[in-house]
Amino acid sequence: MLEYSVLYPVNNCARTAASLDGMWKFSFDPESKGVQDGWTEHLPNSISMPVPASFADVFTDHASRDYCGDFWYEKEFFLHAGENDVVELRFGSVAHRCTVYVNGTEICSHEGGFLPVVCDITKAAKRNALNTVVVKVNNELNESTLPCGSVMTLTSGKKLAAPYFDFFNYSGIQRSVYVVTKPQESIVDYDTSFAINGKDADVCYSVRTNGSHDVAVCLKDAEGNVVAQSEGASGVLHVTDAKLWNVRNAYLYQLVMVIRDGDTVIDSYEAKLGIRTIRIDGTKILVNDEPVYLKGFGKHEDFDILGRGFNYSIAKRDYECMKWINANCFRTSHYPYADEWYQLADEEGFLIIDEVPAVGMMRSTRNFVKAGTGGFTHFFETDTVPELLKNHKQQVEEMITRDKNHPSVFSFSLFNEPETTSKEAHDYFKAVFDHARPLDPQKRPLTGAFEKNSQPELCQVYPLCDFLCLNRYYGWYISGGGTAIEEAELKFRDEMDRWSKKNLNVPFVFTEFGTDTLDSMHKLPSIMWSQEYQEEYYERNFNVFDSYDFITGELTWNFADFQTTEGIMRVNGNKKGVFTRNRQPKASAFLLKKRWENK
Ligand code: CKU
Repeated sequence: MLEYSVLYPVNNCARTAASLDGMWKFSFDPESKGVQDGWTEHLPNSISMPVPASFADVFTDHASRDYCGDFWYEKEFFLHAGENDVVELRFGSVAHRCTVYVNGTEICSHEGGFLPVVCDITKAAKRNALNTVVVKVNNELNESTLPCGSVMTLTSGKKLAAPYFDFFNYSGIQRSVYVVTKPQESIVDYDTSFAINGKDADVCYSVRTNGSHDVAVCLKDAEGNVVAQSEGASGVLHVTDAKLWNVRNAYLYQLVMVIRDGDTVIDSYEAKLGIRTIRIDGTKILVNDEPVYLKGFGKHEDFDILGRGFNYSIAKRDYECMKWINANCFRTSHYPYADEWYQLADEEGFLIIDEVPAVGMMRSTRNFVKAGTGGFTHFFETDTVPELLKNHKQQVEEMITRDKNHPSVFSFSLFNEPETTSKEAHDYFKAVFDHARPLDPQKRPLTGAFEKNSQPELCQVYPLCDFLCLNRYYGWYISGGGTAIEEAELKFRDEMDRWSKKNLNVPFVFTEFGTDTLDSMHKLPSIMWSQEYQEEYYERNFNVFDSYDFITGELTWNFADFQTTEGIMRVNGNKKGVFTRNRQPKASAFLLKKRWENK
């Protein structure tokens, strides 16, 4: 159980949430001398830096963009708080690890760049006065961090990130920061789960507080009318004529939780709630007992200049594009996204496969390419594993705790493309899955995405999954181009036939398939990288998908072009987007739109 509350900040009669977004002070610390030089109090020669944003792409020089090591942020804030209020700082995330100081006092440290950092600053902060928060950040990766990577040191001593994954190592304070005030006795967390009985529904709830006063909850409909209420920290809200949350047809209630002392409200927390069930039955994924076919994308938090910084306009545009193309689902490849992404998905009725940042768990510098072509990429036999496993479990716990109450989240993905063919890999992931299962009150299906090495005869990890997610590039990394694409289809069918023979009776979802495609390039007949080739590739892949009735979804790689580390395989990033990085459609977007209209 997490020691801190990751509840999204709200303003109400008991709580305040003041945004610290805006310009912060910022300094690189290549020699890691900040602590000894007193930067914990104040940064001496700082520049200004936007929050939330990645620092990389605001710069015009190589060294700053590609900076790897320690760096610092600072912000002053005036704290309005009552004498007895608890005061917290909540960072949506800080990539990849940080230590927070308030008025020079060290407050907390957090490992992992994609989940909230929450710290209690009640003692260190001055009420009704100016305060200074300083954050020491580090963006180095190794084989026991999530994601996995390494650091390359140049002759000059400069460090460079060498990620074991195919996205730019954006870092910094990339999500919103809030100063939160709340009462000492407060709501720490809550769980919900649902049972639908004919036209009615039961919302089972359980509220965790840090005190002993009574808890009362009520459920309001979208118009604000109370439709059910209950006393006690756990119980059942009976909803007559329940309006269900459905895929692309969302209905949201509001759950209001209150800690009371007689008629006095001690604490109150409210959140949107969607009533829906998720179940797997044989090869079908059922939402409210109706089968759904998943249509959509693997995505990234990625945009020009902002890097991985959360921005409402980009998120809104992405949902508009996904609605236009008739998608209903996306995977938060390869890390949990900002809270606001899930809030929007709840409203828009999108399904999310929520993924922990377990990516790059194969040994080789460009491991995803080596793996895609069948190279041996062992990983789980080294002494980095115990620490890696500890981080992995911790981040699974933080992700499930943060996201468990979103109706949009229908599954948790516990890895992307690790090595899976050894007993060590099996034992490692068995420990991760065993840790994850009891954490989800809704018992959602658990999965992970498998790359090409994870063949039916070799993979030791797929039996742990409730449904299988395959990332396959037949016609790109395998037998790509021109007339060879027909060979790719044969190879693809051969693999699917071998899966089919196993009679696993679980859903299979394609969570990656795609081709790098330049939005400027047309060619007849097609050639790899042309828009025509992307269309042909998709058509071939769809032919294969439509031949197997256990295939229950197709999430293309990727929603949009995105930035990666530079190299001979990437032309200013990965170009497998169906949309450009600027969110305009490539030719294949129209093909997908048509297919998904009736699928
Ligand atoms: C994607 C073996 C395939 C791995 N997959 C991972 C993803 O992060 C990459 O961007 C491949 C690709 O190569 O476009």
